Amino acid sequence: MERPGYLSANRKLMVAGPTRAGKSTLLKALGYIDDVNKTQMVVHGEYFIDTPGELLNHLYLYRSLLQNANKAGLVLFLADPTQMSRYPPKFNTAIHARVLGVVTKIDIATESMVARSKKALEVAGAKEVMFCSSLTGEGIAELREKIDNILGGVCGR
Ligand SMILES: Nc1nc2c(ncn2[C@@H]2O[C@H](COP(=O)(O)OP(=O)(O)O)[C@@H](O)[C@H]2O)c(=O)[nH]1
Ligand SMILES: [Mg+2]
Repeated sequence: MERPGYLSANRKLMVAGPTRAGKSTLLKALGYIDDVNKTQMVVHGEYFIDTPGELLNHLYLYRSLLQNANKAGLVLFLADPTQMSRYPPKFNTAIHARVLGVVTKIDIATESMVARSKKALEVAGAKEVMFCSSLTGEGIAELREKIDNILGGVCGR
């Protein structure tokens, strides 16, 4: 489908989260990218922004994450239940775009691990948290629908 360029301004989906949280794999599961490579730098697609976990892992790189977030219409805060997620409290207040929390890897996590991740995302400022597995596909359809609702169905898939 033809999509005028201006429509993609502030319509991008950005993924943020610690290294190996599953950001790129989720973009693939959602149909934004075809291949998952180790994300070495911020990747701007026409409809998405993929980020390396390092931007969140190091305080001095937050600025870069935030600058990129301002080019997005929706930022997903990812948390991997199998590792500790270290988001600054109320990180959402520094971001103009809407924020949605996503707990990934529910196929390999226990309920209490998932609950801990949800809590971490709420502390980070995600008012709503969704749950999915990019490997089994569980929760992906619901997440995709949510994203399409927020971004107005402009997603380039
Ligand atoms: N079991 C499971 N593994 C996942 C899931 N999503 C990602 N992974 C794995 O987690 C690792 C890191 O994924 P990647 O997308 O590169 O993480 P990124 O650094 O956040 O972009 C890879 O080995 C993925 O296959 C998931 O939903 N379930
Ligand atoms: Mg990546």
